[in-house]
Amino acid sequence: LVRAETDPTDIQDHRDPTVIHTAHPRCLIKDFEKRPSVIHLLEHPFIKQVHGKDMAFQRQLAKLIQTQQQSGSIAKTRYERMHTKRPYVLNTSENCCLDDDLVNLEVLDEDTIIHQLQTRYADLQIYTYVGDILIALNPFQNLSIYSPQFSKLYHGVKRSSNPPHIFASADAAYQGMVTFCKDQCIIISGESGAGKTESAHLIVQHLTFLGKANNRALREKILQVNPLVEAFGNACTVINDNSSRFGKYLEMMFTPTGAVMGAKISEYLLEKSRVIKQAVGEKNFHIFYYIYAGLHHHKKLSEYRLPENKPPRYIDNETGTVMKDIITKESYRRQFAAIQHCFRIIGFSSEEVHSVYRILAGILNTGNIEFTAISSKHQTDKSEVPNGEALENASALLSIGSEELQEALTSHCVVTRGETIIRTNTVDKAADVRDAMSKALYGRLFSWIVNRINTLLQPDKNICNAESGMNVGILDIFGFENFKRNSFEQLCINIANEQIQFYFNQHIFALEQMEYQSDGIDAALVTYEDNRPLLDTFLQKPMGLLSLLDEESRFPQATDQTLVDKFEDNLRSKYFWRPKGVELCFGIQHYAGKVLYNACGFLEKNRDTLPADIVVVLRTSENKLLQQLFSSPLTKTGNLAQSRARVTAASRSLPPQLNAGRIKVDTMEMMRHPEETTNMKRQTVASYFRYSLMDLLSKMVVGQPHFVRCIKPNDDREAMKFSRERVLMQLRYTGILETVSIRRQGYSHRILFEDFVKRYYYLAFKAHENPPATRQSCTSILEKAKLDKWVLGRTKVFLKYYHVEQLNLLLREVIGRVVIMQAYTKGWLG
Ligand code: AD9
Ligand code: MG
Repeated sequence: LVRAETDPTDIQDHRDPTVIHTAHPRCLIKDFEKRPSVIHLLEHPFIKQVHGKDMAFQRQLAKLIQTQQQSGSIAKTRYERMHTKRPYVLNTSENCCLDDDLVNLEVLDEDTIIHQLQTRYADLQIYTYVGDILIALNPFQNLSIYSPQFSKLYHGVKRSSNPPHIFASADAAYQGMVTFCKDQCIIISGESGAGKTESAHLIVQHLTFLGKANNRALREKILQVNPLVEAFGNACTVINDNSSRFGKYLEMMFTPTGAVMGAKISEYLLEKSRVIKQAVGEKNFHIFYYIYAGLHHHKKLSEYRLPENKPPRYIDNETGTVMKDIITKESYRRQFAAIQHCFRIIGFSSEEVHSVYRILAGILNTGNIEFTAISSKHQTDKSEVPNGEALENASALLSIGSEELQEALTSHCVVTRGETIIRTNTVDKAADVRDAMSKALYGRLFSWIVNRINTLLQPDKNICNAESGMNVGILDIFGFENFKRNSFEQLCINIANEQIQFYFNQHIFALEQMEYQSDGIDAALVTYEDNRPLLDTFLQKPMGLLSLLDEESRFPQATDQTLVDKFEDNLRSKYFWRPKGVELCFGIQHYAGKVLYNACGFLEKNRDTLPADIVVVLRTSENKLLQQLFSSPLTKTGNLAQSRARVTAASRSLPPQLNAGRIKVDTMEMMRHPEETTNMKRQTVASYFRYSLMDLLSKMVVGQPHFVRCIKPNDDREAMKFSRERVLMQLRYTGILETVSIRRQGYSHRILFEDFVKRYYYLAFKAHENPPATRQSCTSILEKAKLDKWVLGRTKVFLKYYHVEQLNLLLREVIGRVVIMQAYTKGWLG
């Protein structure tokens, strides 16, 4: 289907070039009545654009389609056609759809964009491009577009050859890595429940397909990583049944020839507080339910001392959970089997897995330990454990002495002037210590699993040394959250999302504009919502929200009330406000909307103290794994020194805007781990959080980014339901509208003349010619490749996102020919 030369509103049927359809509605209808086989032309975006608002035309069209469907002359929908008769094999110009990319829209307003997405969604076309960015609408149903056939389809072909797809983004990253020998990173963003984690799985699936190594075992292992860590790090929330409660950056490593050789995972900010308490309607981490159902199935509950009559307190969330519901739930049991499988495939020993289960069961039993007050003549603030059973069980599972554990829970040592004094704990204090211990156990167990996976999946040094390899990183964090009641966890999650949005803005808008200007290219400046001031409100020192929180956390007398007062007195920001008449509350105007936070428990959560007495007891454990978890120093993500060096190097190479105010080398002090700083200032969650963000960014900025923007079409998790308001809101706050226009005007690839000529000279010159790195050489190549709309700056070639793809394909063809010719001349081909 092409537009006729003569009149742009006329179209020519490419199968029968003598037929010109005038775009007049009546003529069109008449034309197609005669020729039902070309009915799909009516669904062509061009026609839709021209006549989309002509209601009479639309009605006639609908009627026509209906009658033809009834008579069986056409399939029901475009989707059906693609999935039954012509399953997505779309390699002809007829299939190259203009509406696959919002950049092609003639009119660029909110209405048109949303209409476009809605129509596509109704057709189950959940993916749409905005230039090189992929928009993914959550289908809330299983689609048959992720099979191995689809993987084959999205393998090193021109992007426009196929409809938009998450596999195409993975392929682009892979091709980018192989072609330019540069690390890549895929950044998946979107609010909670928008489909980030699912997208991340699909990307890993496709990358393992593309990076086909002979080593099948390794591929199998890599595929098990996500399910395993998600069993420990995901949970059911009121928004999403499988909500990520940690941030995850998975790096897949490849050899220089593009064969997958290993993987590494970094975890960020696990929401540990979920172990001890969950909000109404929410659950603990999946793994607790899986082991309950699985161990019950294997008749091993008693071996792990898990009570069978009543759910342990940590998983018995107000709603009155019934034990039977947990242990007999088929899906939990299946998941348990799946987790066992993951552990085995990845290479955990059965001893290790056994230790993991024992620690998990130990945590559940710890939660059941209760305290009562005992008052004597001298003391009124003493507590003891009345129910010996839970204490006994917990100690047995953790392989520590029960008396020692009771001691550590109900009292603590204070050293003053060289003298050690033992002070007793009140009932409340003892309960706090118990919960702190459970959180620490779970948090460290999680980090250990991640570290262990990294050890088991590190590249085999015999195949390739790590330095010469390249990687594709996939970022899947917890999405923006706004509940009825939002606490410290939501604040951290939302700040992290704020930072990702900032990175996106910097990359898409600011860096792009700066580069045009410095190379003397004229590009109309696109305005966008800059969230930097808000990030400063959080991260600035010493007057940012996190610094104020840390400062207040150091005062023993401080309360959550004094904290909120401090915020109000010191935060000079239009993004912060204090609602009247609501105790302990403060509001933040985030990029994605207004959120009201309740500061209750902020100080305690930020201090996250684990008494030394507990650490001492746990270190005496006979369980080797447990000993290891509490032996110092425990490195969070790999080698601390290495990580430090990388952060320093990366922050030096950062573009100045990213570096400004946020990723500063002075934040290095926060890398100290609590164990290393026993006598120094304690590390708070806020300061660790700040470090984590910096560490994450430092990883992201070294690679070439690819963005996937997940969008949630409705809040009811229903298939085929498209809420215009909700989608519009997400399009607005993620800056998609602005992105569309910058992508249309913009040049997403900017290559130095030198690099460009070195890479593509084959297209226009002979092998021995050695052309100079000048504008002239570049022009010759670009003209030879028959590209248009490129621009030459002072030092760089500015290309649109689709140019590079075309150049690479041409290059591959030319090189292929050269290789064959050489083979002939050398007589290899006879
Ligand atoms: V959160 O920030 O971690 O709370 P995510 O990760 O953005 O969130 P997730 O990927 O977990 O959301 O998706 C939520 C649910 O949407 C999934 O459990 C699936 O039921 C559903 N979903 C998302 N993407 C797809 C898809 N491509 N195909 C089918 C999907 N279902
Ligand atoms: Mg997720």
